[in-house]
Amino acid sequence: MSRRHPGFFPRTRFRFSLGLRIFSRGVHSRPAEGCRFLPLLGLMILGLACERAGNSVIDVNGDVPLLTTVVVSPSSINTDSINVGPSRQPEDVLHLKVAIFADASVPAGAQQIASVQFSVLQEGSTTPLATGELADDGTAPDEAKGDGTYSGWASFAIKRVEIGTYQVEVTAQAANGFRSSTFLASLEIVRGNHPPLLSDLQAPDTVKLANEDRLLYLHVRASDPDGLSDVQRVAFNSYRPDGTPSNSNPFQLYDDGDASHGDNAPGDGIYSLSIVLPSTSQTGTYRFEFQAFDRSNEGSNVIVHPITVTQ
Ligand SMILES: [Ca+2]
Ligand SMILES: [Ca+2]
Repeated sequence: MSRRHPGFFPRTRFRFSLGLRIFSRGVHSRPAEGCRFLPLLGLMILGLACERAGNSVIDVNGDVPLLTTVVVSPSSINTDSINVGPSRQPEDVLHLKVAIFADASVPAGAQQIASVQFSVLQEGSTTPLATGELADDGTAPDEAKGDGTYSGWASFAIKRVEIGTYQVEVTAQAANGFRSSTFLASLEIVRGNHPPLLSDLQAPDTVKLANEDRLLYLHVRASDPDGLSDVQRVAFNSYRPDGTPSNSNPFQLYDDGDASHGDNAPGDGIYSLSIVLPSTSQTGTYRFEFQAFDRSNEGSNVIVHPITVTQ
């Protein structure tokens, strides 16, 4: 099937073993029509025959629909790849959409498939997040009309933090009312943020005041495996020679191409700041600590840089 959906993520297939399919029948399938009103004794005697009529694997009449493959695409979603604001919060509500493809048929072909239905459930929950019907009508995401692959979109909303394995349940119903076993496919929802990285600091090691204000240019490169746009801010804290923090901490650096910030080009990942060191500054060795944060508020490595100030 992969050749038919080149635009999606790689998909995984899930198949029941014979044993699981028979086991699941009792939970998800109903007995064949006509068996429901039999007296108890009759049920005990004829139970096997009724079960056969309601099970797709051991059915010999060929009138029970069979689901052979269910595919969810994508089969995994990283909620940290979705942004709804400047920073990613655990409580952000995300609107997700996946495609479902199910191969359904009636083995003997005497009956038609009447409907193929799906539900999306959070693990441990019995309340579906989404329900709907799949169609074999050639309308997206279904690729070919009448080929036995039933397709549709499932749309639902979760909070960013609600990661885990979600279940997609699919059942097919034939025109005679017989229903297939429930086919389960998994949808993995994860948080997969990567922290940003700071490198290539450009800053002076020593500054000689000589009773004049001095302008310092600071540049540092920030990157993020999730993309440069994932870097939310780059800043430094400075500490005086006696160890006390500067009153203006933290100082933000800019990648805006603004000359007043000392930044040469916007959006190139090099964050800059120009600062004035007053002529009356305390002499000695200052400590500068640089760090970047991404949209998940995850911090990068810290670059510590000493600057020695003399008169
Ligand atoms: Ca990141
Ligand atoms: Ca820049």
